[in-house]
Amino acid sequence: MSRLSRRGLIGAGAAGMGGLLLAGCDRLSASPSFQKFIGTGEDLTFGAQRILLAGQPLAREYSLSQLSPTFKSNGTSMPGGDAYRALLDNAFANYHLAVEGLVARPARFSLADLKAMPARTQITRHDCVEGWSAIGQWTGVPLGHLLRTVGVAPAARFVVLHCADDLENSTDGSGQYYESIDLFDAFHPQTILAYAMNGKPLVPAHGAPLRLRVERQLGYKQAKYVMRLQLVDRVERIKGGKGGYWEDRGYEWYAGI
Ligand SMILES: Nc1nc2c(c(=O)[nH]1)N[C@H]1C(S)=C(S)[C@@H](COP(=O)(O)O)O[C@H]1N2
Ligand SMILES: [Mo]
Repeated sequence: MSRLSRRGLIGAGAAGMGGLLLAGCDRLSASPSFQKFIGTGEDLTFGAQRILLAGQPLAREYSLSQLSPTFKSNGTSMPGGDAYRALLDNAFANYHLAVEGLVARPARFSLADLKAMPARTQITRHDCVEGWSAIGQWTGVPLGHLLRTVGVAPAARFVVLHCADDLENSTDGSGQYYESIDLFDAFHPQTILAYAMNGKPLVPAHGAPLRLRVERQLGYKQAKYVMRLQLVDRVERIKGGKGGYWEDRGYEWYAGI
């Protein structure tokens, strides 16, 4: 491949990333290593990887001294129903996270299994559309690690997170909270399934035993009480078809901050 056609490919790739990612791309093009790469025509894989990473900027992280003294609980603060009650009464010893759908090896993980995996701790700001924010510290297993463990099938594009709470006490599951993210966000280094908050085990008000943190998106994407992950190629066939409880009721699917 000539240097010129490599450049063309890289340019097309960067343009295709869209306006949202421009800040990251600008930073990238200013870096000496990127300029050197453009100048000397290193191999395309390196360039393509750098461009993909440029589209995955990290959300800001804070220090312990910046933790909010209070962190509001929003939406469900205690899921109803006997099943959740029974899990809670037993300190979630019988809890399992099911991972299924478009994966090579469907699996169930206990809380102990998840805690034995590599962990990440991060202090981030949670922004709710209702107009409040709070800074909290979250510890959990990177979702990317879990997905590599089960093996994502080539056709998979989204991770759907099914939760234990039903906001409408529906009998058919239509009021059950759920969310979905794409694989870019799923493999983002700050996307974790958190089991601890501010250094303590997660309490029911904040999503015990397991809740999603997807730090570049708004509060309603941060699914609490996660029971099951389903890998899918499209979200149209799930519940209301818009990829989440609030999305089915008019909110945006991509809730970027
Ligand atoms: N399962 C579930 N997840 C949920 C919600 C909910 O009602 N049920 N509310 C969402 C909204 S709107 C926000 S702002 C955050 C609130 O998280 P917190 O209670 O830990 O502050 O959880 C999100 N995840
Ligand atoms: Mo929210």
